Amino acid sequence: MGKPLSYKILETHLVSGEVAPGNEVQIKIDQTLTQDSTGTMVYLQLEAMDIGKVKTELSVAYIDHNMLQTGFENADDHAFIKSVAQRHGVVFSKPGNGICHQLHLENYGIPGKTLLGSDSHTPTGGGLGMIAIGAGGLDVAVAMAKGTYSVTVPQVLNVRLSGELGPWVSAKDVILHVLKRLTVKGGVGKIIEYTGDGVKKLSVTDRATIANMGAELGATTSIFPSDENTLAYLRSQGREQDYSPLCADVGAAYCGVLEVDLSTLAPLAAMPHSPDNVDTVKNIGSIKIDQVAIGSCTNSSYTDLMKVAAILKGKKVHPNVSLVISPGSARTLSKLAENGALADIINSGARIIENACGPCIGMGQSPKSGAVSLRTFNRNFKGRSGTQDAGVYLVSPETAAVSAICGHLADGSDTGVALPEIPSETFAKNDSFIVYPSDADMQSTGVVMGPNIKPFPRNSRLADEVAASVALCLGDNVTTDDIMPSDSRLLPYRSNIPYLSDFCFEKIDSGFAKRCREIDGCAIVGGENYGQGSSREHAALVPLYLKVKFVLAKSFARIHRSNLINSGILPLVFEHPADRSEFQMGHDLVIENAVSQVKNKTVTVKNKTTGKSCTFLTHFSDLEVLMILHGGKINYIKSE
Ligand code: MIC
Ligand code: SF4
Repeated sequence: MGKPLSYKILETHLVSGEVAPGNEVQIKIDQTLTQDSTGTMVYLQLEAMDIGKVKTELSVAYIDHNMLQTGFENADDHAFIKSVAQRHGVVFSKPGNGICHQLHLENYGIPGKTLLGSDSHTPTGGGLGMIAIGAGGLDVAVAMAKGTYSVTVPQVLNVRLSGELGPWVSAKDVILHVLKRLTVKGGVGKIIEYTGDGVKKLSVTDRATIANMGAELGATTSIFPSDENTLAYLRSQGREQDYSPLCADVGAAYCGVLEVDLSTLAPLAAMPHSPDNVDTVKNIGSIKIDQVAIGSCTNSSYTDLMKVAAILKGKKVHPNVSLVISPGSARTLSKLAENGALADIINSGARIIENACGPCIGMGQSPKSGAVSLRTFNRNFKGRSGTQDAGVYLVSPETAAVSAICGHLADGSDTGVALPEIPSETFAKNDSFIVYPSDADMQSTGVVMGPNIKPFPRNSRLADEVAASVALCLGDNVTTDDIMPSDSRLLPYRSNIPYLSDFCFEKIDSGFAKRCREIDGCAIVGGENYGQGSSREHAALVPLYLKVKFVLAKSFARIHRSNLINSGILPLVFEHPADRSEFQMGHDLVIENAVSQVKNKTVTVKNKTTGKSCTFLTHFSDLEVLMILHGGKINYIKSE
């Protein structure tokens, strides 16, 4: 039986185990990436592991999230990350260079390699035929220290593309279509592998857009074959030597197939407040808009911004609309400047902001009260823009640009605006923003730590009796943005867990942190897909700091589940989902004989308030059992 491409790459990186769905395997990690908002924790943890040079072929520390330097905090974090990068042989990408995933695609991604990143959109590298996985910071720190990563082998779902995209329809519409069909939990436990003739019609940056938003499906990663389009992209970046052709075996076995005929797709939008709440732009109608934001790791490539410039050329942004553009990389911005496209953008009345995540993570450009904001980003969770009552719609760059001119949501094909072909370009190497590590620096650099950087909390060994009171009851699809909000107010405190703890679940229940402080041990009750979204391990470290002992849910999102285990918090899955209603706020719960129950991988939680007991599945691997018993991953590693 033929193999999917992803399994072939996993097999060439296998350290232990057997590549079959559900098995835990250890794989070699060739490359890692970190960004600054998760990076401070990663590098604190790396320092705690006391290693010399990283064991990967390449590790890069990007600065792209915490870019507003409204106080000393962010700049201190940047200096800290730079110093640790230099001490351990990590390449440092200075603020201003661009967004980690775009930069990694342009400069370092290599077909067939493995990449682990402390950001959920690391799968962007799948556009280049990589196995690129997003993970919690500690997992990335360990991958740097040991060169390996343990993962449960996902099933592989095949998305077979045929046909060709019509005018005004682009890669963003492909992934929005897939999200509509599969939903935000449709990819959990899966790798999404794209094949079929339609793939040949998509450039690497198109593929990267699709692979990037596979994170919104909950997928472990997404991957495209490496073919002549991959070669053309690498050549355009001056990296032809990194090319190798890769594809799935003929007759590869998949867990399922989703057929998508590209020629049938229309411009789409994800409506507030979920990336899978998708409909066609035509069906949604010409709603009035207040803001348009173009950029993010999903849609800020050279081609995307050239299309935007071509649409805006000679036109004016509508008087009621604020159009803001954040390019994906300095190299893209400089090319737009060289060829005049930047002038076309500026002359239309657009605001150009830094090459960074910016508005995507609420770092500035929050829309006005009650606004409708069209964004080319990947997440439209409530409040993520920084404005709680704004409605964010996720669209393609083409739809965003043409709507900015019209002042309302518009399907470009109805507007009479022309959409020219974008000729391909070649890019000169520019490493002005890169600080390469040197052996001399490794020896001489000390850790630079500002006063806002506080130690991360550590758990203790699992007790035999774990008691907790229910401090919060939630519904389905709770995001890590809900658990630990992030915006320009809070991002500067990503290296200060005690400070962040006051804001845990702030937007859902502002009394949560206070309640946790008053009781000695709390539990959270959730629904399906608990912890979807960002990889931020703060969504586990802050609850740990607030003495959360376990989370009861119908299912968990992959990265957050790992982050909980890494912190020694038990993620427990209802054996009978109907038991969810047995748990209410304030109920006192206990897990008796916790150590032996965890070893047996099934846990009974006794509700002391009602007298009823319910069974929970853990789905723990053997390694996860050890981590839970030791009170988290760092404790386990230190004990080894
Ligand atoms: C996001 O898009 O939510 C982020 C900000 O990039 C996060 C990382 C973080 O919270 O720092 C992610 O996607 O992992
Ligand atoms: Fe940055 Fe937004 Fe991409 Fe996250 S999703 S890495 S915040 S651009």
